[in-house]
Amino acid sequence: MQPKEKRRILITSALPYINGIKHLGNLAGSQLPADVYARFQRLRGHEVLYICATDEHGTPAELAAQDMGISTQAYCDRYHEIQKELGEGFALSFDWFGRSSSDENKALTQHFAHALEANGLIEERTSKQVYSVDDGRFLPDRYVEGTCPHCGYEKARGDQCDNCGRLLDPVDLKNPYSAVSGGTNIEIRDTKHLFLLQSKMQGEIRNWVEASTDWPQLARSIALKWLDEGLRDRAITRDLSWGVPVTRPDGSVRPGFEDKVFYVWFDAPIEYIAATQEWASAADGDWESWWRTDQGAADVEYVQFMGKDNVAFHTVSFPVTIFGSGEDWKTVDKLKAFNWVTWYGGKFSTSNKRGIFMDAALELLPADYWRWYLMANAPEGSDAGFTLEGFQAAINSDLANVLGNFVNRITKYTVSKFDGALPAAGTPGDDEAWMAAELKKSLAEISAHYEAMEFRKAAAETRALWAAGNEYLTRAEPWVKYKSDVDAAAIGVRTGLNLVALFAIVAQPLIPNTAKTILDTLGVPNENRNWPSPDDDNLLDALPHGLPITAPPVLFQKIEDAMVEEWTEQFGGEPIEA
Ligand code: B3M
Ligand code: ZN
Repeated sequence: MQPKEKRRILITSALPYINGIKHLGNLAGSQLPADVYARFQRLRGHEVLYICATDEHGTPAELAAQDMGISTQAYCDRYHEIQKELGEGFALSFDWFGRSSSDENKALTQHFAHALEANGLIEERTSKQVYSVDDGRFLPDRYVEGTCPHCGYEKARGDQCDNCGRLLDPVDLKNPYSAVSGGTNIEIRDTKHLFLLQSKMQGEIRNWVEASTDWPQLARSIALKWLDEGLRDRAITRDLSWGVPVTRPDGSVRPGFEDKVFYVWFDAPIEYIAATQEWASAADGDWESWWRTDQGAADVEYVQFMGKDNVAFHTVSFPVTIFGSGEDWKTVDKLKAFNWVTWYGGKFSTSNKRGIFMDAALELLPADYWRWYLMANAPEGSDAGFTLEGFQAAINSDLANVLGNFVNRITKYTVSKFDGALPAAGTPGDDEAWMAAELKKSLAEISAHYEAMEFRKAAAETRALWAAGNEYLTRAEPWVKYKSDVDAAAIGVRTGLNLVALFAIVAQPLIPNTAKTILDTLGVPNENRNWPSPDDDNLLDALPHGLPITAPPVLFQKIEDAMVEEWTEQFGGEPIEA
């Protein structure tokens, strides 16, 4: 089961837009599962590089900065720090959390554009674009809103309809108005842009997607649906000042593109590579060995995590950039996509004060509580509703009762009846054999679920293992045996204490902080915290006999009904739509 060889695993999670604070649903659909997967693979002894960054270009950043009356640069500096700190607060173990506005990304984005143009895949075209007479400028993407031509939704953004999810061209919006000024004095005028000739790459991309049999189903079906609709050539420049400048290969600004920059979706995925370069300069790493297949990256496994709305960009647009360059770049091997986490079946919304966002969550409870619930209810097969009632039930039952009580019960008992030392006496019998078999089975299953990136199942099986531990104590009854046969009680206590360590080791990907508290309390050295092998027959007697035992502090606080009531009030815990 345990692969012998050391794998090299590159992990990226979709880059959160710089604007604003992400909600728990955003977290659950990209950064958190990527972190859980990264932690699991590190525990298995593999070499992992987990890269993320803020996605800083594009209109949302400009608009948000404008609202706050500060420069876009200052806005991005501020929100990059905020998002980085929130990531740390949620124990996201990035090897690097970069910025798409870095010099590395500017240079690499320009490099790709030059390579694509040299290969005949970029063309300058004159196209029709929305011009706002009131604002005196062309309106890109989100600067223009209007009615969706497909579904009639009245607040569709220029680039995408939030209602039906279709990608849009701003000139197709009905009743367009400026998102900057609200002005409806809109004209369609000619302007020049660079177009990426995606249609020329249709065959190559389809072959690649069809050969990518390792992708989980959701990602594969979305990619194929896009290919079935046919790849359209797309403008990859915009009329903005904030972004990557459009240059010629000699570095000078491309004539006619002085007031334009690359489209955010062109440079954002390139930041996966550029952020690895940022990491390499800071940590003296070798970025090419992760990304250049001619420089050692051929044996890298590259895994991406993202929400379903990002799949098309990662399975079609970004691969066009990569393949079209004609260079030897690493492409994604496994792409894990997620559905939405809803807030009581509706949308999280800052403006309507609905739902819990990352900053508020950490003020209420420690990160592990959220991590556990979000992964145990990961939006994998379908959308998953976040409810405070569901959250309360999961924490109180899984964490406080099943895991927390087990740990407390057995450690406290050791302190009171065995002088706070792991007992050496007693020989394993039927109950221990039953537990050993459960453990073997569970470990293999949890690993398989993580390998398949099935987070819901991995959490469920982790909980099942904890529950088996409780069942074991019910069978072994050390407290009853103690009265007549202390040695018979000792084997139960010793097995129980080893289970405490194992439960914490196995919980590390999901609830790393609590797992660390437990393992620190037991004095388990770092080198013994790796993922246990189901083939190891000594797992239930691994801790040194005589090891001093103290009870850890209370691991989980129960969530009271009064707290749920208060939070319902505060975060709008009720469906808005019938
Ligand atoms: N920033 C969209 C999002 O946060 C976008 C992802 C970029 S991944 C290269 O959903
Ligand atoms: Zn629509």
